[in-house]
Amino acid sequence: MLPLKEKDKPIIQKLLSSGCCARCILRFCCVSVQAAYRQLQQNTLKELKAFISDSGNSKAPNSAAPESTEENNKSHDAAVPDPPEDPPSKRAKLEPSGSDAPSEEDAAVRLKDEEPRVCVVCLGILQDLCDSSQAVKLAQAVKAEKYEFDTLVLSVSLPAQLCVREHSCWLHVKKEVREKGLVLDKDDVVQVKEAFKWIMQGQVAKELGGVAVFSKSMFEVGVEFTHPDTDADCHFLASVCPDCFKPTKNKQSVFTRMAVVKALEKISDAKFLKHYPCPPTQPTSSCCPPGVQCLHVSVFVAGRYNKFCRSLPQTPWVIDGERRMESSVEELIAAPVLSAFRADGFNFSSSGREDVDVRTLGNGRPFAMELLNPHKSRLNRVEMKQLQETINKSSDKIRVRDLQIVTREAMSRMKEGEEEKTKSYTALVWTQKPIQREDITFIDDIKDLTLDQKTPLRVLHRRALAVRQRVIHSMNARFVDSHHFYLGLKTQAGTYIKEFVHGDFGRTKPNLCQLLNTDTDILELDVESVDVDWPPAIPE
Ligand SMILES: *[C@@H]1O[C@H](CO)[C@@H](O)[C@H](O)[C@H]1NC(C)=O
Ligand SMILES: *[C@@H]1O[C@H](CO)[C@@H](O)[C@H](O)[C@H]1NC(C)=O
Ligand SMILES: CC(=O)N[C@H]1CO[C@H](CO)[C@@H](O)[C@@H]1O
Ligand SMILES: [Zn+2]
Repeated sequence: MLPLKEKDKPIIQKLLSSGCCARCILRFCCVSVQAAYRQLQQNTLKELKAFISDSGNSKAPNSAAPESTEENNKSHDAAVPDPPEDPPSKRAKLEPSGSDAPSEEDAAVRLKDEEPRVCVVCLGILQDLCDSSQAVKLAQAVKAEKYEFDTLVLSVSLPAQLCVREHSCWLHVKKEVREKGLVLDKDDVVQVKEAFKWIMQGQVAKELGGVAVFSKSMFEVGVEFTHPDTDADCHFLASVCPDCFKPTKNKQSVFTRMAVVKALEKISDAKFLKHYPCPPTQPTSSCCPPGVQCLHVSVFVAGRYNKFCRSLPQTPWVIDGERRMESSVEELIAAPVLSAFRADGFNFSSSGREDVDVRTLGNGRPFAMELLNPHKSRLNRVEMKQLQETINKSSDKIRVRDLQIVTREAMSRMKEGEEEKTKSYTALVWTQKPIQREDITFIDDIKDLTLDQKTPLRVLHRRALAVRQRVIHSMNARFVDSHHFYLGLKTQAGTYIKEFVHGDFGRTKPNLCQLLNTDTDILELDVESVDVDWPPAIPE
């Protein structure tokens, strides 16, 4: 039994004759019992008709009397017991009533009885587009994408004109309700989206092997309906509310659902009724079979990388549209990670970066990746280790460790306080004047040397000119030969090491040339450690 009340009768009567489907009628009667929507629509229709013809058998048709002839025919239908059961005899009855050539009206009447007409409000979405065969199709579309998930959320996108039709129907009902001295709050009308979900979610989940359906999930199945035939329904709104429809770059049409809703909020009832039929006109076809789009929220993966190559940029290096190096740290790491998580794309970030000719040794540099739309979102320890091994083996230019899944929030820890972190380097230094072992020992005693660094010439094209202060916490020198030594440095993050060594034409002060009283240059640079304690180390 449908949970209907006496006051619903005029509404049901009115909507039945307007070409609303049974489920849309339930919506406008504010029925919020989900099971009512799940029962077969033919049965609901039968119940609705029985309900209005019941008891007040004179009342319902009477109230419909001033309506169109079509409405009379429909209320007449309603009084006939079990109308849809026997179409042939029904047609036989109807045919003689037409003229020699079957008129359009006759065709409409026939159509309405043989196959239910397309609902004027939901455009078929709550009719044939949400039965069990549709659930199977939807589930198949999801299965074909091969995602791994144990919960899902269904999201429904409806054609914008559905709002216009809903509004028209609402005005239609409102008039009736007012006349009867009843109240009906528009917010209490159940939305098409909701009803669709109530009907479909459970069925789809069952088809997918019993996954749980939640109002929130990492995995979203988007169902998008379109109905090109009635797209023009929205157009009159543009003249009524030009401000509501501003062209945007990414949208194909200005008639977005949001814009239409906004326009409908602004427009007066009188104006709406002047421009748009109430109730809406009969559509000739249902919505197109929906497009299904699956989306899994991003997964974040972090780790540390070593770079052993002096000709590998961190990110793809493109100058004037032309690629300069065949690979990059980012790509070498991303390719195996993307395929392990079967993700559509990624976003790479790291705790600082090294120049193309600088190696990163020691425990490596922390990095994190956002994986977009991953089809697989979990890797166990063994799989994670395998992934790490795949990356390690894919090239001798890089290695990764501590690879792990992290949260989006945790990722920000890599960036925060970056300036305060310390980094250790080893530089191979060349001196113009010959040096002896003793000449460089004083370097070991220098502590907390503050540098003023003007933005280096080599980065001036992409950074603003400024003077930054950075601290070299400690240094040590290891003699190689009369023109070379290794300089170890422990510095504040963000120190320009190359500029400290060669002086950058005096733009970094003090610099190593001044300290040693000779021209010096840097031949090689290695990052020995990046002292960021994130991500946590993973024990082997
Ligand atoms: C990558 O990250 C940046 C910054 O967090 C963000 O603005 C951008 O939208 C992301 N890209 C993608 C494709 O998600
Ligand atoms: C990958 O290489 C890093 C750095 O050498 C090492 O720490 C890690 O254990 C390696 N992982 C695997 C699974 O090979
Ligand atoms: C729209 C429609 O079908 N109207 C019909 C309603 O019934 C009367 C009489 O039964 C017909 O004359 C109309 O054509
Ligand atoms: Zn409907």
